[in-house]
Amino acid sequence: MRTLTTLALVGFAGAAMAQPVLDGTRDGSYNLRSLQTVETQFGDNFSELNGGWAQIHNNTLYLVLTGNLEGNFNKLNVFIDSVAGGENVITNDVSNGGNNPTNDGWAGKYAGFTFDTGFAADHMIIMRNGNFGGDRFDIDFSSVGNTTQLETAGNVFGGSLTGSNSNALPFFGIGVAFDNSNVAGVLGGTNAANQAAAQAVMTGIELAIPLAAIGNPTGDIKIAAHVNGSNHDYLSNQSLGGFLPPQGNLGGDGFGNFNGTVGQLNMNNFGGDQYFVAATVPEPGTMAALALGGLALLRRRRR
Ligand SMILES: [Ca+2]
Ligand SMILES: [Ca+2]
Ligand SMILES: [Ca+2]
Repeated sequence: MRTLTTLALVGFAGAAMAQPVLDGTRDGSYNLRSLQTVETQFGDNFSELNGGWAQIHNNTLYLVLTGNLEGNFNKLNVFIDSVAGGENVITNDVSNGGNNPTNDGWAGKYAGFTFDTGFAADHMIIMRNGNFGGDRFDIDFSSVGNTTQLETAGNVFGGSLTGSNSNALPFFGIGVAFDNSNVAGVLGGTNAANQAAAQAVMTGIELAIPLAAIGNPTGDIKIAAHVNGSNHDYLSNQSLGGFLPPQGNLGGDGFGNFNGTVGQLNMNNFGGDQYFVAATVPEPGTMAALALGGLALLRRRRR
């Protein structure tokens, strides 16, 4: 009985946990959801994804991708599968016969790209930084498979490559922070990553995404995160979920060669899942039942 009661209490404590501080450092409340499997071929401590950490707090998905993003406008693309439907195979933008928004030219370069079976993107977030008329960090949020949602913002850290902005995309209420100070984690190369080193990294990109922005999902929220080149047309070997080692940069053809598109790549042809479950939102009924069960246990213990 004591064990059950303790579990119930832990459950309540988890729900009431303090709000994560959006600063690009993962708080202790984050759950580890994905660890890098291969070394980076996009520059050790320049562009690397060490781990995917997540939690839900106040109907907001908090996601930390630990590592670095080079300030040369390389893209960190975070695809989100949160609701039924979406695109398992990315289509072009609406101006070119597809279903996607035209922002940042991403859909044209991804047209034909196939995620692993079991992942169909509904939304995506693009992040990039560099110096163009001053240091800047830009972020786009869009729907995938339709053009109903789009918000873009430039220079969200006010003249800096790094920083924090809890209201970077005010219409959807999406916040972002970036701490690029990691100098450890995975090494450069194509071999198996040191996963203990990857797990130890505390800093990187942190996102706060209101569940309302991604369809108020119930069930699994899946993430596929890619580091891509500055034109969305050269996929690195840094993905979460990760690739099976050894794995070099995919480029456009899967073998590191540039061909102007990533649309020929099919993640089913690469072992493992190049996506991960970040969080699972219980059905409202399940939540109520759990809460009632917890209360019953608490009452029983007090008597
Ligand atoms: Ca979906
Ligand atoms: Ca590193
Ligand atoms: Ca795969």
